[in-house]
Amino acid sequence: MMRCDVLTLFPSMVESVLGTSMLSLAQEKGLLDVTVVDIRSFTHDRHRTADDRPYGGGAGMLLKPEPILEAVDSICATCPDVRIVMTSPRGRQFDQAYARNMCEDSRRLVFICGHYEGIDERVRMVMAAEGREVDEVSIGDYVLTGGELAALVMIDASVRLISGVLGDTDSVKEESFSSTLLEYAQYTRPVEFRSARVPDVLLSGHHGAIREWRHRSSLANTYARRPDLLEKKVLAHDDQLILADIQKKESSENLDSSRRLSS
Ligand code: 6GU
Repeated sequence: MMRCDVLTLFPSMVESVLGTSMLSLAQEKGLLDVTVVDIRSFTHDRHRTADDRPYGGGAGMLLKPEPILEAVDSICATCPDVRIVMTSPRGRQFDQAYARNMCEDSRRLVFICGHYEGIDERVRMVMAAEGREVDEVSIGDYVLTGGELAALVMIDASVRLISGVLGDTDSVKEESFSSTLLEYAQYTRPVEFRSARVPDVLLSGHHGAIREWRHRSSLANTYARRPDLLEKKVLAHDDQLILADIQKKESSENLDSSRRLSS
């Protein structure tokens, strides 16, 4: 069971995704418990002000510290053992290992969704001074309008690692990044579609040959799309041979196509 709170200025944005598909199912099965907290409900003025202009000038608005810290305090009053995740484009980058780590954490995960130009620095400072674990996490090198989509990406990637969320437990083990190779090519019916056929080996029922073909396909996909992943990996001798063969075929294909172009 994963427990989280999402602190946001836009609860309906978070709720609509949580109410759909696997995330909704995970909650129905009791494997995920999410509380969406409206930061504005911790403001006390008539206008429910959650943001203000930055000292020193500059464009945009900042989230004020008081409502966010009050919201965190109200969660901690009933559940002191929390791990706080502040979404921020300047945070450390989220990846599969972080998703795994979140999914295995027994603490309540409290996501704080940044908005506008960011959050008053004292939110992080005060929480750290109180001894809370605070991570600042980004989902990639681009800027979103707010942290809601980032928090949802992180929750989605973690929840699917909880056993029982996906139907088939093998689908977690074999997929991209757990083994640092990308997935092999896959096909479903029909056998022939617009004159492109499913590779014969996949129809052969020969499980050993299928396993080999898929492994080669994984290596070829990784080499073509994410060579950086192969550079980080120590390849077994057999894999080095397969890769050399993939590279040889690729260079002869390039030669063929340049001959076709020049003729
Ligand atoms: Cl976590 N927040 C925002 N606003 N933009 C982002 C991000 C987070 N991660 C990537 N871009």
